[in-house]
Amino acid sequence: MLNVVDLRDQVDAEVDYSTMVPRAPFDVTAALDIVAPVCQDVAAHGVDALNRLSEKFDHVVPEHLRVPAAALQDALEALDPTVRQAYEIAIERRRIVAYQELGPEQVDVEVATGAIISQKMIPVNRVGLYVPGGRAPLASSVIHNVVPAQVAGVKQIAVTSPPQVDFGGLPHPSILAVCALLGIEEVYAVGGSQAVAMFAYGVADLCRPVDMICGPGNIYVAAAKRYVQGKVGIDSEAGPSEVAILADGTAIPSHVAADMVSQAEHDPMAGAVLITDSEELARRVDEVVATQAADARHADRIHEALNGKQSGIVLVRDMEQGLAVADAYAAEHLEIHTRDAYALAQRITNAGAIFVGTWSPVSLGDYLAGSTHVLPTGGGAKHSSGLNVKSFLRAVHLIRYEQGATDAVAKDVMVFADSEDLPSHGNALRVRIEDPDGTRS
Ligand code: HSO
Ligand code: ZN
Repeated sequence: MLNVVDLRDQVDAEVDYSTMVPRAPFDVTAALDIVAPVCQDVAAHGVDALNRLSEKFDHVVPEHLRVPAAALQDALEALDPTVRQAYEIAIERRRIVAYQELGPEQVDVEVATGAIISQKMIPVNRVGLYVPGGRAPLASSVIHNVVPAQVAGVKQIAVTSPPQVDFGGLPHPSILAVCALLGIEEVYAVGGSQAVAMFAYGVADLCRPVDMICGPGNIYVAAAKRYVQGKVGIDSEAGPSEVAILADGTAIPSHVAADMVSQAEHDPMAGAVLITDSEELARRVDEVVATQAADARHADRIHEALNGKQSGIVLVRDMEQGLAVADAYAAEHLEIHTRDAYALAQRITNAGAIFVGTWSPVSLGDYLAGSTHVLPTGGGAKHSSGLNVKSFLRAVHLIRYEQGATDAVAKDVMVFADSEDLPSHGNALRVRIEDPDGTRS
């Protein structure tokens, strides 16, 4: 039996739905104390620390911390052709959408005669991508991170993933194969918070520091990203994955149930929440979820996730209240299975990605819909976007004022500066007005 939260008697204006919808706690702060010494160890002892930490956490000392080119090629050659085809569709569709995200390289605006402000989009120079290797080797994450970075124009992309005992101390072969497919040559067999530290600080004779670290991972990886943030940029601190499904009586119970179960498959902490105004749908989904979960390969973690306090069914009066609840929850993934699903989708203001109608399940987006699967979790959708081409671009203003244009507003700058009691700022203009050629002093 899924948990049930009945919000039908609540008055929208009087309550904070974000605290009433089931959600997993995710305390990155607590993990900071554990990752800090690991990061410092890597910064101080480089390769020695990486080998020691690999033995401790991954139970293997990799023969090669840097994956040899031949191993990448071998993994690609060994790839099952049907899997390769699926990877290629995913790459192609994500790339098509990424080119749309790119936008113009430079936009110029003449704010007054002779006064031009340009916004130039400059790609980050060097990016490090972390790919988890534990419960599921997420080959799709390589695609969903690397493709937008490449389309943005990032010149150096390095990938790291934990060494696997079963694969001779190399990362999982599917990850190596996707790297080869995408033309990534710099790949490391390093996992966990030590990999984040390697990217942030660099490791002598192995890896140069990066400018930005992206990619999913467990709570230690998230904590390590927080620890090194500032020294480098990070994409986000990914928490447990979650789906909210907004559904009315027209929804197909087996489809809704399958998407809750697929979400739960990620992790015992994963969240699956059905928000509905139909008691009948709630009852049917509860039944079908139980059967599907029992038959699933990863039944144990699915049960744990679905019965945890981060999952359940939320009953609402109608779709108006449903929208308010969904907006307050700000799901990483929001599915809408209702009449006029697209019209409701247009009214949502907080969601990482919105999957419209029964034929647009999250699993499609996880792999090859063309959308990004790197999405803000834990309510982060209230302020952040999913990873996209712009995540790898910096908007840099170019300021080009001709003399006359600067003369025209010099007094205003001086007055403004005086009003802030920063007269030397104003003086930078006065000097120019009084001594335009610099010949007087
Ligand atoms: N649902 C995950 C992405 C993923 N699912 C990868 C399967 N593989 C986070 O959006
Ligand atoms: Zn998924």
